Amino acid sequence: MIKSKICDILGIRYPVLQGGMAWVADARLAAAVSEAGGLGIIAGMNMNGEQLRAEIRKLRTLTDKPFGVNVMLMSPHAAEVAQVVVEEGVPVLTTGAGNPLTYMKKWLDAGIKVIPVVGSVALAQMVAKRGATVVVAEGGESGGHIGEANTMPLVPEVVDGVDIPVIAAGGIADGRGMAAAFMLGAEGVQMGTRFLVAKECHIHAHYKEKVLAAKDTGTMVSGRRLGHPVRALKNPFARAFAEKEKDPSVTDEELDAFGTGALRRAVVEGDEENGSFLCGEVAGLVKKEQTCKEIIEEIVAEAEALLRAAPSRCE
Ligand code: TUI
Repeated sequence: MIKSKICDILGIRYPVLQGGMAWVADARLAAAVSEAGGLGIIAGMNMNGEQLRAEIRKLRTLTDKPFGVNVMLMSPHAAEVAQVVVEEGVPVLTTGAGNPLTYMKKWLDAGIKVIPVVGSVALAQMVAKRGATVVVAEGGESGGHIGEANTMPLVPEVVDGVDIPVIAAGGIADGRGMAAAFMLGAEGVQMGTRFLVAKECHIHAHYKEKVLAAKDTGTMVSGRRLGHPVRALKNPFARAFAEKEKDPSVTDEELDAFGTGALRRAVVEGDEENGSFLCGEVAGLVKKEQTCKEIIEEIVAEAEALLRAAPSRCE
């Protein structure tokens, strides 16, 4: 068995977290991951407080295992969501796309384990100083909103920079990635893209087909001009966004408006022309639809075999 402090801290069997993917990570996916021994996470992103409350209560009808909620700090509902997670006694929170310090004390005082997702050493240190339980170091190979650093250097830099356990994210989709993350000093992994094609992930069939078909160069990053770079599968929408971004006659407001609703169009409608199919670079390694249990057990078994074999690399 892979040994990790993360399992003891979070009360889970395997040190595998499912990313809090906006519009994707609902109670059904999160419950399946938690039932399989990982940490399932409901995305707070696309919900207001009452919608999230209903989703948390739904998850609790599906599993009694630990789970988390992701608070997307750029969401217009962030403050409301930040309060609902306290009222509902959510055991674990992850945060993304911003600085969670405004809410940290309130969450920690409520006994919630707080796991900020960070893209830099500076933010990791800031949240660690303010009591974060664990930190996820997420590299730019990830799908969705990304920072400037990539996983291979970021993870050991964050490990060296803080005294709390670090979970690696970005570019991990199999046991090789998981074993590598442990070699970099991580105590666990968070994966999004591999769970996009889980049987319990209820996104449009077109989304899954596109992830399964994607190759190594199948994703691109756009949105830098608006201050939030986003990685998504290459398609007409992503290319059109990138073109508009370069065009000085397009205002920031127009660009922002062009992006509004695009993730929903991908996840709910499967609109291959006008949807934004957020996805990590690692899609090229994701080849089949499986249950969350199969995904987690396969990855952990592969990683364990690799870590056990590691001594044979040295004389
Ligand atoms: O949050 C994510 N990934 C996301 S959020 C999201 S929803 C969205 N959709 C369209 C445009 C924008 C957002 C889709 N994917 N990952 C965690 C993460 N957070 N990665 C990097 C960061 C990050 C970046 C900058 C955290 C903080 C930060 O700045 C901190 C500061 O000081 O403000």
